[in-house]
Amino acid sequence: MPRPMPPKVVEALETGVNLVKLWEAADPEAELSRVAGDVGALAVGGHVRVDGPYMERFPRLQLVSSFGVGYDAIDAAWAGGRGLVVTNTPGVLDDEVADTAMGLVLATVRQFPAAERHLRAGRWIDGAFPLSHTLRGRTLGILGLGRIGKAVAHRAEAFGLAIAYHGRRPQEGVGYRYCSSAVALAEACDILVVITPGGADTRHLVDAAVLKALGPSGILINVARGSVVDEAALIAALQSKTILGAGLDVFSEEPEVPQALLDLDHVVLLPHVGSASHHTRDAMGQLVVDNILSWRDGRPPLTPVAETPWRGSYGAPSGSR
Ligand code: NAP
Ligand code: 8YV
Repeated sequence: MPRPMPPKVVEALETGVNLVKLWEAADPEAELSRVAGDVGALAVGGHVRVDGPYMERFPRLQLVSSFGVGYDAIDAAWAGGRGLVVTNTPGVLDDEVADTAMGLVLATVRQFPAAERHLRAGRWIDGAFPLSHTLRGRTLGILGLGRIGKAVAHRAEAFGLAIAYHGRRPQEGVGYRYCSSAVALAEACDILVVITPGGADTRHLVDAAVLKALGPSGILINVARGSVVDEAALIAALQSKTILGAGLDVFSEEPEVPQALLDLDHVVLLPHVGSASHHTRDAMGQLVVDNILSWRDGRPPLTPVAETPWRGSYGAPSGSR
């Protein structure tokens, strides 16, 4: 374990396997060199960069068990090419992240944080908070109708919103309106919720053209990854009122947030808390542990990612990479 993880994960792994807590070493780099030859599995937080050169330092590595469903920080294609298995935590966080997305939708459209700031600053005495925009009669666009996107859609239906979506292809058995591009989706909706994976394939999928198509009454909600939205284009679109507002849980250079965003009143900003409840983080941690215990016992991984499908073994024999 290169960096600290939730205490329950640490405790379970201390019991179940020979755990190296690298961050506790006086000289983590020296400790890494000392233990690397014995390491068969890595337990990592969702934002710890695990690239090919890093994995190559562990000649016996078979498994990377990551805490989070998004694994854009891991070079899973490199791992798959060498027979390694990468696991993530899909499914157990869908409802929490979808709740966060809808919370951001409401907070941004109805301007609840700004209304609260009005009250706390003692300004209510001087006058009512201005009327807000509404969800009534609106269309919600979902960019990435996967597990979490569908949980967002389910909630949005209950709010009476019409729903449209874009992905690389239309999905069978899905009744929502399909749009063939991100621009077409932005044109078709009032509120655009971004919930695709991060990484090279989706980098800046939401660019200046998409924001222009969203238009002056449009709202952008990003709960995916900061990399999916061109942040400079977003700031420009907010400043020029090309779009109305934004609700963001993720940023390009976390935990740095551009001052230009902090300076704007018509944005709602969260510090990447989409899945951050005790309940859901415990469930994610349990999956990280269960994947490692499966590996320890020679059983198949529970949740391998697409780039490293289970092929009956945990990869090439030691030394052959
Ligand atoms: P998922 O089930 O794999 O869904 C991803 C969706 O994105 C799929 O419907 C896919 O549809 C679409 N997609 C993929 N590449 C695309 C592309 N190039 N263009 C358009 N659509 C694309 O994943 P999930 O479990 O819902 O999680 C989605 C992401 O949410 C994670 O990868 C993570 O980055 C983010 N996340 C954020 C938080 C947070 O705390 N804010 C928490 C959890 C997850 P097609 O295959 O049809 O294109
Ligand atoms: C967590 C996430 O912030 O699952 C993801 O993809 O972004 C979040 O649930 C993260 O993984 C925690 O390390």
